[in-house]
Amino acid sequence: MNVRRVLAILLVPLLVSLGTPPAVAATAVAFGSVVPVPVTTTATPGVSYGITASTAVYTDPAAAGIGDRLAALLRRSTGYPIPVAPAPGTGGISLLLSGAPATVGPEGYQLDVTGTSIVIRANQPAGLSNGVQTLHQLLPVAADSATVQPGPWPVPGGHIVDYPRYGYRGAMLDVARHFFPVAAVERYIDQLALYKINYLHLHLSDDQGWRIAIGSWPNLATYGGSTAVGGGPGGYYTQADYQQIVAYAAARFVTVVPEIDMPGHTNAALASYPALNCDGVAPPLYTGTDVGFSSLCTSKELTYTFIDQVFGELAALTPGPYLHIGGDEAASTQPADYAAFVNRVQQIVAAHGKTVVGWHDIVNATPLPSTVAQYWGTTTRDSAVATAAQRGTRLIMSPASRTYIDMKYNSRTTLGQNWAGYIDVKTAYDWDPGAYLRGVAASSVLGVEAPLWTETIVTGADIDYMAFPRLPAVAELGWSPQATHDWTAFKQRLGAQGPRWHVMGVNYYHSTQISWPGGS
Ligand code: NGO
Repeated sequence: MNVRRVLAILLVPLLVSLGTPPAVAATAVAFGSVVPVPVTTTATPGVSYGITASTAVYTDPAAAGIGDRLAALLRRSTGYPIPVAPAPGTGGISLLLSGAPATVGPEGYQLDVTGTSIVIRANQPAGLSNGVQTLHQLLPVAADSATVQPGPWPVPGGHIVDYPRYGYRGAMLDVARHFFPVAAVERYIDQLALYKINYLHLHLSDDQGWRIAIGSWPNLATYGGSTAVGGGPGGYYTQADYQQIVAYAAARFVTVVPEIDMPGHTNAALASYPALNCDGVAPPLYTGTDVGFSSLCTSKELTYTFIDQVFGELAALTPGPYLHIGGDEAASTQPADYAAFVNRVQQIVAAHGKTVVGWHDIVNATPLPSTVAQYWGTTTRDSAVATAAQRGTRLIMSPASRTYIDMKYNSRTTLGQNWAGYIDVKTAYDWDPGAYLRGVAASSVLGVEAPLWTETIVTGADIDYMAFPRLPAVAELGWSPQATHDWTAFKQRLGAQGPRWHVMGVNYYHSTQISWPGGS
């Protein structure tokens, strides 16, 4: 590490904290500092590409939006014009849908940085987008500044071939316990995309709030969405808001998975419509944090009309393949009623052309062959889940003791809960999703997801604090080959992200397990 880089790393936090125009580290980052670690990385020592006032972005026409976003990022911090033009072009940065190895598949890419050009090649736009996220992490940290910086703008030379281990790399945000406005969700989507997470699961309903407007059942949002944990005004997304989130995510190759939790976790719905209750009496709105006390009335036909209409509207607003039906902690529903209910709901979702995802409790019903179960247990043994997997049910791995980023980091951190234990970043990283559950074959695992429940999470800064640095750890499990798994190497690369988060204004937890450049 040269003296200039050391000085820059030491001075960045100081200069940024002083406020006035932060001259942040415009030095080359190490080629090997990308998270998730790419499949193969070959640095070219001594070579770098310098972004200058004459750099242009050349894109395949089908990837113009990706080029536009890259150029916008570069313009903001460099102040250069960075025009975007159709490929081919000479020099500059090219985004090409040709010439990538077939082995990188639909989401992978090849990146070449030489002294005269940067070329990203992919088979599909999603791959180009992932390549651009890697390039983003190879830009000097100053590129993430919201104001123009002096530069220079070196990108380290080398060659990367990269593609994901899993097709499903998810993060969940619980907007029911506390509501988060569209802008906060969009900010999270940008953070997910930077770490190549490609699914955003939105937990849209729970006992404390219903957060999506449903035209045929308007009280769900206007009344059921009117509060939150601890009281307060709550809130909900109009259908236009939801479509905005879906479109913003799609432009970043993130697919939204909406969840309407049922038959439990339904107090907000039951409070909104007396007729949904078996006794016809609506309970009051609920602002506590107990679970397991509410249930839709599984014996009423109206319940299934309701579900059909809600999922019908949601399916029409959701281009992605999945609808999440919850299904967790239905402690107030008799087991036989629960199984019959889940089986019927699966048919309703299928009739709307979507694939069911449910918390793994749904294996107590009869999963359809296409149904996906999301494992959220705290142990590495679950015989019912293993049996379902052996019968063909695919799994998303969200073990609570590893991926629940609503857990506290340790006994000294105050935000979050601890029922599944403390989860510092090593615990979040150091497990193998493909070999975690006894009796579950690696081939049953569709991917991983980090859920962020929000009983104690209120602000965007709270989201940052819980997600960073653990979200990138789970992202790496979802993307990088198991053969690259190495805590010592990972914590170096993760630490190198700290200065970037600082410049981005991400309120990350300075885990003592990581040596943060420039100190914590
Ligand atoms: C559980 C519960 C949620 C809580 C969360 C808190 C599942 C699937 N159901 O996870 O309602 O919010 O824990 O950690």
